[in-house]
Amino acid sequence: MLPRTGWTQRFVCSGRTGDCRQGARLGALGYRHSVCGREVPTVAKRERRFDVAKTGDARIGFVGFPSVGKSTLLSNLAGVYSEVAAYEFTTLTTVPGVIRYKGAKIQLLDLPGIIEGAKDGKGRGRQVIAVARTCNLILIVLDVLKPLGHKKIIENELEGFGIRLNSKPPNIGFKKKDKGGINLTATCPQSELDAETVKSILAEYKIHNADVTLRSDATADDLIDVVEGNRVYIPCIYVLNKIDQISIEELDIIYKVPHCVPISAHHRWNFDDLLEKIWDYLKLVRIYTKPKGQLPDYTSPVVLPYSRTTVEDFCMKIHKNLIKEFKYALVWGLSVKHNPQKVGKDHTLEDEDVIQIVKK
Ligand SMILES: Nc1nc2c(ncn2[C@@H]2O[C@H](COP(=O)(O)OP(=O)(O)OP(=O)(O)O)[C@@H](O)[C@H]2O)c(=O)[nH]1
Ligand SMILES: [Mg+2]
Repeated sequence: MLPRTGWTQRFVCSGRTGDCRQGARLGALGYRHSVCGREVPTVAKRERRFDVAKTGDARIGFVGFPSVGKSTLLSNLAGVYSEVAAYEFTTLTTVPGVIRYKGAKIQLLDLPGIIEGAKDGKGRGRQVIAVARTCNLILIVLDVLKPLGHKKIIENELEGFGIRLNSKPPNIGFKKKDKGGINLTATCPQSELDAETVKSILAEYKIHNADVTLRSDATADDLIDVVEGNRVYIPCIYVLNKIDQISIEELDIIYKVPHCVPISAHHRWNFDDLLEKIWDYLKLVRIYTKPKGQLPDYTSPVVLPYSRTTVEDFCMKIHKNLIKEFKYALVWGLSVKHNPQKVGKDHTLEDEDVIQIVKK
């Protein structure tokens, strides 16, 4: 049987194309590259905010067109009621839920559906995307029966609001100065940027004196991201929902979409895979505490984001005063050579380490 959906015909990876993003006019330079405009993170005060209080160790936002099944996913994953209906725009505000997974408390946000043009304010899209910017992971929920183009449209909406999906900040050093012109250093061969191009891009921002260091093969988009500086880098999983409506052959093809998990939110199919992938992408680090003379408490780990996993970060997560009384720590686990090992506050912990703090 021939595949029915656009997905199965031509899946693409989520490579960024700059031409969809808007902002400063680099047209004169021959660039159709992105500049997301300096207005990026602002949402007018009088507009209704969709944000809810952050709780737990990490926050995940569900983003997608209306009726793709976001509320069904929240209801069936977190057991929270969020209205589900066959008509579009059922959900009108953020509905939070919480799951506990591997000892971590993860907040899930069911967001109102967005449409093309959301980043420019259509259908309250800006407020929705503003909440997405605060998430540690974004789930782009897609209906497998809808055209593949929807994936790209949602990506563009998020990118247009300064969100970079599944990518790292460009490795570019950038420092404005008062004088001395543009000083460009490249530590590796560049296929797109040369002194002239860098100068012209910076001139668009009225920057005529700066040190620029390119430490990887950078694009004009990368440089613009660094100059504007208000980008957020968030991992993203594409949740392809409603697989109960397609054939096994189609499912095989869908599985090839990078960063994707096919599910049926309604039938709770493949939730295990989804949760496992969520865990991988969040990269949370669990630290078990061991009071002196007792066994470690394996039931409620202290959960840290992977970017902040020093002993000091651990102490701060427990209480800000703990670090003042800190003498040293004993650590068991992957981060140390000997079990236990005496470490200082700068030691970097690894997932499932056990720690005992010794106070002054
Ligand atoms: N066949 C099928 N239908 C589903 C599945 N998940 C959700 N639906 C249906 O899709 C419709 C929309 O579901 P919702 O969960 O309300 O979708 P939503 O994304 O929250 O929609 P908005 O709140 O309008 O943005 C409902 O009729 C659901 O029953 C699924 O796995 N399979
Ligand atoms: Mg909904």
